Amino acid sequence: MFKIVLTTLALTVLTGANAQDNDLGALPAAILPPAGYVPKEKLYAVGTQNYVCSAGAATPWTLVTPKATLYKEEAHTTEVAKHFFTTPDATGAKVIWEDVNGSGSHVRAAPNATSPSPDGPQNVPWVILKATESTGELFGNIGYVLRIHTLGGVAPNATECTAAKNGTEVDVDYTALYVFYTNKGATNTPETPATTSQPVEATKTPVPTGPLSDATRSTVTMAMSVVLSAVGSAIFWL
Ligand SMILES: *[C@@H]1O[C@H](CO)[C@@H](O)[C@H](O)[C@H]1NC(C)=O
Ligand SMILES: *[C@@H]1O[C@H](CO)[C@@H](O)[C@H](O)[C@H]1NC(C)=O
Ligand SMILES: *[C@@H]1O[C@H](CO)[C@@H](O)[C@H](O)[C@H]1NC(C)=O
Ligand SMILES: CC(=O)N[C@H]1CO[C@H](CO)[C@@H](O)[C@@H]1O
Repeated sequence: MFKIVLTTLALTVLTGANAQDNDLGALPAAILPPAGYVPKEKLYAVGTQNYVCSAGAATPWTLVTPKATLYKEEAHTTEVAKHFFTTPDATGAKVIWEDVNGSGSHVRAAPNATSPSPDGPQNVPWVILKATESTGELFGNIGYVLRIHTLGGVAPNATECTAAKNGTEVDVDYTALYVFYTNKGATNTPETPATTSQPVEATKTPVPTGPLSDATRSTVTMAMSVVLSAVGSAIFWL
């Protein structure tokens, strides 16, 4: 609990800083988004990585899809999105995160680089994915997605993909933190008050009508709730 409080405070203070300086812990260099990208959303996933056995193949277990639900909170209380594979687009990108509220807001991306989980090989690697499509309010303006802090999800042992199991699917439980990065347009300029820096980013959206004001309002609300929750947590715990 105390860790969560510190985490929230750190997020509030350092939202404007670069990827290495936020509350996500040490991020391996291999999966850092380019300079200028900052987290817009952090969502906690629970689900499975689903593999199918191809007996005799060089890689006997093929990942066919993840099936995960993403929540606002680490305690997995408020469901906000689903994560899965879809039909690849022209570039081959097929990884999707989609708002569950019917708005259709989603990000589509393809893996760009991976780094082994620092918590051991029983956990799927940490990954940076590059977005090819990003629409709507929750998932609009996303350039990169990170999968970090993974637990589980690794394919079964190759020896378990026997001829008898050819074609069978095994769904392996996992949890992860997904971080959705948006381009702030500035490189490494510290902008301490999240409440004033966030709307500036929203005004750069190339859609100057209704959705813009909605997006701006939501961004302000989000930034304010982060600050309020940090203040609330601090008062509660100090
Ligand atoms: C597994 O199934 C695939 C097609 O479904 C087939 O091509 C392959 O030969 C099978 N492998 C074994 C070991 O039976
Ligand atoms: C979906 O959620 C967004 C906020 O993330 C909200 O602005 C939008 O109106 C919602 N859409 C629907 C169809 O509920
Ligand atoms: C796979 O299973 C075999 C036999 O059970 C075992 O010897 C081997 O160490 C296992 N490999 C991994 C990577 O767990
Ligand atoms: C973070 C990032 O975009 N990394 C790499 C993604 O893939 C391209 C092309 O393969 C690389 O040039 C980037 O450095």
